[in-house]
Amino acid sequence: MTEPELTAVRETLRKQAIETPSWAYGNSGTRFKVFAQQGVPRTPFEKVEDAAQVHAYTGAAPVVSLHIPWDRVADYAELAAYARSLGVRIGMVNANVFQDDAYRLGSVANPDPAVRRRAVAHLLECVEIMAATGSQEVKLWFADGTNYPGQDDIADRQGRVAEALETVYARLGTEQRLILEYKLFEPSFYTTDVPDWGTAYAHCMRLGPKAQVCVDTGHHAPGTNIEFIVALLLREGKLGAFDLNSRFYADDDLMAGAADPFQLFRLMYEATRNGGLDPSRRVRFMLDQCHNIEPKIPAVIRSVMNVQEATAKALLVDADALGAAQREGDVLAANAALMDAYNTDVRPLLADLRSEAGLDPDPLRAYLASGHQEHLAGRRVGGRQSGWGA
Ligand code: PSV
Ligand code: MN
Repeated sequence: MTEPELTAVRETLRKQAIETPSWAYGNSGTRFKVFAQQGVPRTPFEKVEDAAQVHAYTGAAPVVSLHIPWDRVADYAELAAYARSLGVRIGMVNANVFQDDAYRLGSVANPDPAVRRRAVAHLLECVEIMAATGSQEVKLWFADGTNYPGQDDIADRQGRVAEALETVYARLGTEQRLILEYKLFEPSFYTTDVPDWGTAYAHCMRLGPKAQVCVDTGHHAPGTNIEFIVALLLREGKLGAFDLNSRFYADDDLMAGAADPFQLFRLMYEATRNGGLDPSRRVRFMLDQCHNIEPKIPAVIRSVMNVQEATAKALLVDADALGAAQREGDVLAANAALMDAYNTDVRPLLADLRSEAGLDPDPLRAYLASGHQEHLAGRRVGGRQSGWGA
């Protein structure tokens, strides 16, 4: 790699912005058990404080995503100002139409028009929150679907989803976007109304340029080639965001890059190769994770570092060598160009960039040594800890 190329790689890494999810800082678990941790935030303001800590140590996580109603506050402008005062900003507003009793048979695809109206009203509330916080994206994921053959009409449900999306889309400002997230399975088991990228893409195409797709890495059938989906959506200008996380079995929501760092590298390679890191494309790289058994702020720091490492390796792919090998049909040389980059130890490069920025070269070690975790445990006593519900 030439010196100017290396300078460009460093510049891209310096500017990388990873969004962290407010809910990663709250208590979470499985349907079997939620293990409460000490020092967990009680309010959205405290979640923003934790996100700011991650950014203070990594320098790469300046954005925090909200989940409504978990992060409902009386004054969103105040929350956004608080975030700014701590050096971070509010990112995507994630809508939640999956926890009310009314949604037993779905939200926007529910057969009952009154329930659909209620769901759409919530989505519009999220659009307002987006405006109040300065966010530019409302992210929609629907738990809608059916559990049994014949339970509801599959095609009719698509029509209801389309109608709700059109109503939300019509409310978007010029710079605002609707990001539609798909998921193959869970909580519905027979049909899911937005199960895959194709369905999400079809809806977004019909809506227009302000609608794009979110790829959550945990939302596919085992063995799905997610990097292909990323390449295709970027090529079509329809990739809006990533929900990054790692999985062994299903939608595990474990730390990005934990189970399969090579997959994270391949995803980041397709992202970089296809312009996904170009700020003008506005692709958001969000972590969608829950830390059930590990301490939360350190886990998010580790995840951010994992994404940075995968990105650095992806940027180090020798594009000339790879292109030449591809044109010559030299399969082994092409594969080697990718593997050489993947096998590069990029930790010294990232440590160097952090030092240059006045940060500790090892953010995780520095955070753990800071005593902040113990400080939080002593300070955040009483109140109701945040979790999947608040
Ligand atoms: C659904 O499984 C999902 O990935 C959506 O993004 C939700 O908003 C999020 O999880 C909650 O963690
Ligand atoms: Mn997600």
